[in-house]
Amino acid sequence: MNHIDNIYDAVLDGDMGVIPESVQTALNANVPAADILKEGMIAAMEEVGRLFEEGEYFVPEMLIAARAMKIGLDLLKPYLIDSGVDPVGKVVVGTVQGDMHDIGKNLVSMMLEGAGFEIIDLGIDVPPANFVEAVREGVDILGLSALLTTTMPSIQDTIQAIEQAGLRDNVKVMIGGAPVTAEYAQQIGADGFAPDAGQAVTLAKSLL
Ligand code: B1M
Repeated sequence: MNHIDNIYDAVLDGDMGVIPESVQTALNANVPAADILKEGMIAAMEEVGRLFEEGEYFVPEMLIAARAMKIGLDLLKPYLIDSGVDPVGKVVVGTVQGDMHDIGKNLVSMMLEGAGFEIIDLGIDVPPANFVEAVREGVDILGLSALLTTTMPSIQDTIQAIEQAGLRDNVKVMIGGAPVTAEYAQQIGADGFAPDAGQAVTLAKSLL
């Protein structure tokens, strides 16, 4: 089995004992970090989602797969981030109210940090009022993530709360997450949508 397959299997099985060694072995063998991430970890998470939909995996399996992926991501972080870049802008990120998914949001934060942005991460299940407070303190971009169709309306609620606070002209709003689309972004008055972490960086730069 090749290095990527080992990582894919470790995430799929939620094997937290195996993941550090399999990621390190792949890095030592000069497998690019971007390939480990995309073909190993993200591909495995997509399969986890498919198995959940089919009723073969349940929430505990999703959870341990997510934990394994987080351990792997921590190891990859130094390889995905260039250090010593001057901050090009300040971004507040968070997963919207009602939503506990944070792997995509963490990945977006990591890539933005690597591109020189300063990141303030408000975490998961963030109420609109907390985003409003962060924007009030002065940031360039607000990044909202949602992974559930049922929490997508919380993105709109957050944008409306920022409008009601009279702060909408002070900040650019970018949104993303598996169910989110460019059409939805336009419909609810966000400034942009990115389908993945790489494109989130391009978008953030274009918004400044
Ligand atoms: Co959940 N879950 N989950 N889950 N989970 C999904 C999202 C689901 C699609 C699975 C499925 O049915 N196939 C489904 C949602 C269905 C829907 O709404 N249409 C689902 C469900 C139903 C649920 C629960 C309701 C299950 C239950 O309890 N019955 C529950 C909800 C809890 C809650 O949030 N209130 C739940 C719980 C969980 C766990 C906690 C167990 C765990 C999350 C752990 C964690 O995040 N710490 C979990 C997981 C792991 C998943 C799947 C399997 C994987 C998500 C993931 O991390 N993907 C997911 C299935 C899937 O997505 N295929 C699923 C990898 C990650 C790198 O991708 O997050 O898409 P992603 O991020 C990408 C892009 O979307 C984009 O860039 C990222 C990197 O490329 N992006 C942005 C994300 N945010 C962005 C922000 C931006 C720009 C781009 O700008 C700011």
